[in-house]
Amino acid sequence: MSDLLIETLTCEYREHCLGTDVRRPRFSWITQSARRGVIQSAYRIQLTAGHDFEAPLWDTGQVISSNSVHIEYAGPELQPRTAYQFRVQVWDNNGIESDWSAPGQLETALYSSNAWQAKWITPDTSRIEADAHPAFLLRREFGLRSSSPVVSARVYSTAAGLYELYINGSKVSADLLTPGWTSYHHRQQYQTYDVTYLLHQDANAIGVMLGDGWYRGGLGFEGRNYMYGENRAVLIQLHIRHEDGTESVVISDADWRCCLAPILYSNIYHGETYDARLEQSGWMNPAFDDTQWVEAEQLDLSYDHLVAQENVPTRVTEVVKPIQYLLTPAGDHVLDMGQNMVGRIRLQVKAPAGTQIELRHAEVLDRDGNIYFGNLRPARQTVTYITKGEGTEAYAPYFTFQGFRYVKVEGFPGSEQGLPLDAFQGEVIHSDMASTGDFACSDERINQLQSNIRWGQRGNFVDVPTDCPQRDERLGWTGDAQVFIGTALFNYHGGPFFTKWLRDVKAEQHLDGGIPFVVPDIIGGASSAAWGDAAVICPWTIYQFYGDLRLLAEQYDSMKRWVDYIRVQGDNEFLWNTGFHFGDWLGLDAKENSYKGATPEDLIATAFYAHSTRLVRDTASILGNEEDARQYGELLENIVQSYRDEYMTPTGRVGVPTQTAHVLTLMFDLAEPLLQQRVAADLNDLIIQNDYHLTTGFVGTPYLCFALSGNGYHSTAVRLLMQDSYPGWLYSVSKGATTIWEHWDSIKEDGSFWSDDMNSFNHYSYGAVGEWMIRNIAGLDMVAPGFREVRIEPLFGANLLTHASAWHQTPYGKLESGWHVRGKEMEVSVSLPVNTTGRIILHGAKLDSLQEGGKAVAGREGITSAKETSSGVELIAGSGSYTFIYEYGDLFAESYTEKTRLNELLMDPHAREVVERHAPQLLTGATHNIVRTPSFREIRENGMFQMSPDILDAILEELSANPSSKENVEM
Ligand code: RAM
Repeated sequence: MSDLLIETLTCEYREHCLGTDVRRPRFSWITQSARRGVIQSAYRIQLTAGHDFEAPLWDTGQVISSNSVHIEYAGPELQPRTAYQFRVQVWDNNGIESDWSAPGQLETALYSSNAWQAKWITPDTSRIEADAHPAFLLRREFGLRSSSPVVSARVYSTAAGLYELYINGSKVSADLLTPGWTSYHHRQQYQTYDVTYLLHQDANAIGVMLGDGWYRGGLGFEGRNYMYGENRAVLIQLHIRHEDGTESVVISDADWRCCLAPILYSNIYHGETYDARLEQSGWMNPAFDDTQWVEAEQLDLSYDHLVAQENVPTRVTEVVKPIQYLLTPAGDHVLDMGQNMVGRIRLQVKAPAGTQIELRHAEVLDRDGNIYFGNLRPARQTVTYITKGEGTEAYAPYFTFQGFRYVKVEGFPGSEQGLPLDAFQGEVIHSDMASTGDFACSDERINQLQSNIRWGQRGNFVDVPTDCPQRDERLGWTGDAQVFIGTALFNYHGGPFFTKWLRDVKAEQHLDGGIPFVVPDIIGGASSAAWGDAAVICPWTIYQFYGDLRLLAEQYDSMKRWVDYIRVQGDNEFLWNTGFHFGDWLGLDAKENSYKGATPEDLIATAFYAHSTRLVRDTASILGNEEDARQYGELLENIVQSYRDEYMTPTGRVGVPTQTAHVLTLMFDLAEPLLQQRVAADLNDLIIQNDYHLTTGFVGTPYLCFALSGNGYHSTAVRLLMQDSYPGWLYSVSKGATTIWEHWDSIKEDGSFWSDDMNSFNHYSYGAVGEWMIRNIAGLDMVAPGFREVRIEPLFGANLLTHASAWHQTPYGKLESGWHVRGKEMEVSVSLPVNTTGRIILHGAKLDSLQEGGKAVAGREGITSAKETSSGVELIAGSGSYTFIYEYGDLFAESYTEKTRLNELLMDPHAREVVERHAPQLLTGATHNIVRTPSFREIRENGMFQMSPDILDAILEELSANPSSKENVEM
């Protein structure tokens, strides 16, 4: 077997891509090798529609290329409803050839709305109240047209509402809450299921349970019904292929029969009521007597907006057992799940028919120890089960989910003696994204914070990125998504999740380019700075994490339209100082009775205007649209200048003395570079004056630690992170939080609550600090999109931690970085996947005493360069695992980052003069992006930001000749 192994093969992010409408799917693979420094030199892909690769439909032949991510299919047009197999072979820089990979699976879906033969059908509702919200059953039986064995059977299905599909008594998949939530007016997903093994040769039955869900049920603050339509409906098309080549189709049409389901009521916020006495056993099997049922009706709904499933499905991903039973002072029987979770309770019960068991879900107990429902607002989160009285019954709700740690149980038999814990299980429900990263360190409280961040993501990624999962909201708030996306993508794979959501963002963009507050948009309203910017920041971040150029190109127009929208607001095209904004939402410097922090809305709006314009400019340049890049570059310069004129003094004082104003000025490179250190020092002072406490809200918090660490104040950032008194990240941890709270003091010191009104205990926004923990404390960072080039630069900071580590599953494989201090000795371990290179920066190291794998670094396999800098040692390494050990010198070198280096370089009058001459744009703050600040070397090597390599070479040459700045420039 070859030393080069293709480990994972994916198509459109999925290992088994069943049912896609993508015409030119993209292939990616991860390669393993025991050697170091392995780079792919060539690849070959084959795709076949047959069982073997004898006569492939597409064969790339050997392509000399190091690309292994998102290689686009370029063969003959793929056909709908067709199964393909593909495989990959690679060669590396050592001339080693891999074996062919195991075949990957790709199957196309319907491709076109014309392919639907099925009819939308709706159950007969004449016998129920017009405003009732029960679920329905729909069914039909069918025989097979041919006696030849079935070789494949696929269902394509969706619903206006939520549905579960059954064939011959079995649910066709583990997916929940299908078809998921999209901007239904514009786009609706349909699912593809392989049901080959569920069909019988003789009689068959297909059945659907259909509830209201997001489509028809009460949604939003006022709980308005019928957001998308009054009638629930399903659409089902089953294609059966036989060995003899014949094919038949079973469709939903007016021949289907329907009746009420045992679900008397269901609603996303309020819960479900299920009367098991109404179950009709065998309804999903053939030979069931449905003469009492009535005919379904055909409904005239569109097919044009149907798209094959884009997101990963929602599923049960974990089962949590209750940790204790509580009899509260108020006399309630309460289960404690030990974790604030999102999903549902599955209960088991043996009781006489008609016993009514009610579960009311809540997130916290109040200070007296009673279960607290106040923060749920009108959301009832109540599940009621009525027993049928036959043996042990099991039930979990179908078309709803709850956010909870505690469950008040009423009516459970024998509860006077307490609740039997083993009768209840918490099923955790969310979009089934792969876990792709984690962070750990020597402080258990920070580890709990990291756990809270991950649980916050799980609970709020139920098909749409939501603000919270419990009260009458659970909406796709654009601001929250934008704030958290970087952290989210480190922890879980969010490619398909955000691809789907961003298409909805684009679909719901207003005609004038404005972006709704929430997507899918069910509340209307104008556009707010830092919320609407999600339209730009999210596609850009996806591109950074996955190198997904296609999505970036797809969203580019929408990104531009957002910036163009801002430009025409008010009468100064370079400032955004008009309109409604959420401001620094929930900032602690807010005036009394206001949710908006003290930082002026127009400062925030203009800062984000600059940021989005910069990202649009960089996107234009990446997409090769030079004219746009030039125009948006010019616009950016004007915005930055206007920001300086309006909000900064010529000597670098930020006009508004809030933490958030300083943070944005630093993060978005708005200050004149020479003045940036002053802004950073002022921010640091503001924090020290506040005794190492933050005052920032939704806008400032996510960037706060980045702004400090990136400008020489990493120790301050670490101290902020470790702050366990209010307000600080560890305050909620000290209060026993298991998810991230909406407010820094959702529960106050005295145990009282912030308010009933707006107090979620599962709100991920402040969890955005997770990204900084990974990038800065563990030092695991991307340089080139998709982590093809990485930078490993752990910052040790403030002597408060003795070890930290993080891993992330990149498109190339697993990337790891960790450090451990033992006395005067530092150990840093790094793992880089095949086909990537890393710049490893070891602060406080000296070249002559640095060891890797117990030997001097010079000449170690995989390390291609090593040199000492003023802050430590800098290495370039290829793939492989490395362990560095050194006696560290000055740990204050810790705070000496890329950005300080660049700024210091510009402090040197000569250097500044040279740069000004060759590349004045560097001095307008127009060259940095939020993700990172490129060094001169990287700019030169990657040709980033429209900087001609010649100019940079000229700068570097001139600067290298000048001894005063030599040390800084040599990279
Ligand atoms: C609240 C939401 C959300 C926030 C908006 C402005 O209702 O919970 O987190 O983005 O307000």
